[in-house]
Amino acid sequence: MARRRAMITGVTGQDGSYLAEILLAKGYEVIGLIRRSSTVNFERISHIQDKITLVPFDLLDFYSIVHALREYQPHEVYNLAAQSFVQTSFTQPVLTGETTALGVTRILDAIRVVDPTIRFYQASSSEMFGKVVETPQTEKTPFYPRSPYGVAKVYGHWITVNYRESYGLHATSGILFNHESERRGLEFVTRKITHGVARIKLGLDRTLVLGNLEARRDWGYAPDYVEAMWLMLQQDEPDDYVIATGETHSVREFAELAFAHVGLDYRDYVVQDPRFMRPAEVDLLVGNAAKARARLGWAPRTTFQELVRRMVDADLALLQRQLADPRHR
Ligand code: NAP
Ligand code: F7E
Repeated sequence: MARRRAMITGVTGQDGSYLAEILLAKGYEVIGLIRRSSTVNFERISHIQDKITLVPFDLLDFYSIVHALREYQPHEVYNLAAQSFVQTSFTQPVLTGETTALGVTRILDAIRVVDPTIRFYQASSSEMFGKVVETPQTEKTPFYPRSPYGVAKVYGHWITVNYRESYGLHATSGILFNHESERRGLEFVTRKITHGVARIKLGLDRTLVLGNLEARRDWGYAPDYVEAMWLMLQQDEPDDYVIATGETHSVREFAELAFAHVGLDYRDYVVQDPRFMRPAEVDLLVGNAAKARARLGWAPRTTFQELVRRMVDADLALLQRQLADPRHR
């Protein structure tokens, strides 16, 4: 049988790098779409770079998507690219709308024109639930986004449903709750904490400056979550699925556990600064992934405690390697 081809937008990001790994392991030919930058940004994919085909494109450029689809003829497209940082969406709301919202339409319309049999995955988000109207949140919970990012993701979700219903595309929306890893960007709170803890433990910093410590999130482990994306595209029918652990923890609890893992008390180091507070906050998220469990056979494998410990240990190891490397001195 011919090798299946998968195209991943956002392959240089956290999820894109893990998804590329699992698709390669499943025997796929992987085409990673990347945007041009003046310096190469392949940190997360350098270990698999020679196994995937990297193709330039931009979510803002419709023809670059059409060209990639025509040239590489994928069977599956995973749209993971986005302006994904909620805080930035308040200061760059228009760019966030262009990429995170309209970028989805550009890909869907390119698929409709080039090859409507391509299966499509949209990276939707628990941020769409925002100021939650019920707990826990399911596929049926109404949306109430609280940031330009959340609003853009609601658009991306509904345009995916619309292309499914209008043109019969196999277009699926995965509503993923927060998922983290040692590859998480340094600006997101979990990695900011674990990297900060490692710096403090190694004597490189004395404080960690954070915003709202009471926000609660349903945090899972990214490698567990990318498996769910693939499972969704293997179903006969496209649909919407919530992917979550079903547990919720506060930023304060995350910090407490991360510091405790290296024998420190977070209260001695964490400082709060309004600079990291948001104009409108999402106070509480907790998902119910019963549908994914029943239909996809998916379940999270990593506990909250394992996630925190793994991330702290990885940051300690990373900083120790950097300290030993003269290029980082
Ligand atoms: P990430 O690490 O921030 O990666 C985002 C990716 O999008 C990067 O590869 C980035 O490229 C690319 N990108 C940004 N703007 C682009 C543009 N204009 N054209 C082409 N590519 C562009 O995000 P992630 O955590 O892996 O998340 C993956 C997707 O899932 C995102 O859509 C995110 O919104 C969504 N999501 C994430 C979570 C989560 O908890 N992680 C939960 C729900 C949904 P560069 O490397 O060049 O910047
Ligand atoms: O914030 C609070 C902050 O930036 C989590 C993205 O992947 O998940 C992510 O969005 C919470 C918020 O992630 C700091 O106010 C406190 O309540 O790590 P975050 P997020 O906004 O939940 C969703 C599902 C996505 O889809 C997004 O793409 O932590 N918080 N102090 C802080 N947050 C940050 N970043 N920095 C702080 O210092």
